[in-house]
Amino acid sequence: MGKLQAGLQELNVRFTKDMGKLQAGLQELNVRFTKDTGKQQAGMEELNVRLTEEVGKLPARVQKLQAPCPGWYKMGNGICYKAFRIEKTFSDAAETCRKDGGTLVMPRDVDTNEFLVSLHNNHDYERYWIGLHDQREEGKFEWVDGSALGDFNHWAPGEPDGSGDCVYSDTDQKYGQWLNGPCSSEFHFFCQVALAKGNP
Ligand SMILES: [Ca+2]
Repeated sequence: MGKLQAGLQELNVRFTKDMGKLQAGLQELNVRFTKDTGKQQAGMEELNVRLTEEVGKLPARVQKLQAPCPGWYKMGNGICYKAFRIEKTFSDAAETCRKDGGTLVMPRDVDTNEFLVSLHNNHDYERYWIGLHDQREEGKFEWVDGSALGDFNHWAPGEPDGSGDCVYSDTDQKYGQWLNGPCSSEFHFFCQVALAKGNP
């Protein structure tokens, strides 16, 4: 019985030592785990900050995709158009469009012409220069980019009557019909600008 008791006591001592080592090991693991968790939390917080920043930029990006035209220009048929409410002579109006990177409008089809009419949103009697004229040769109308008038036109009845070399659109009473008049007259005007490269 004496030997057995001595053996049991030794086992007990070893077991206690081993338990001590095990506890120390567990404690170390716990310390490491806490550190790692701290790092992970810091990482998550950084990620969250970055995500919040990116999400904050989204509305501006979406707006740019939806409205790729310069300020106040509206897109129709892949081109940007704007109705200017100030009144200028034909050449001053053309210069204003050039400064915006474009030209006076060249409505070469009925859809574009109707879109222009829709751009002016009150119902007063108004006249808008378009980019059409016969300044080089009387009766031979051409667009401001030098191209010929082509098949589509929207002359008002009796026009062009030779009363001037520049063409304006009557946006109200005659639903966008064209008339010629003196280039020195001061009317509103429409500009067009091509979409910036890189935009969809
Ligand atoms: Ca003329």
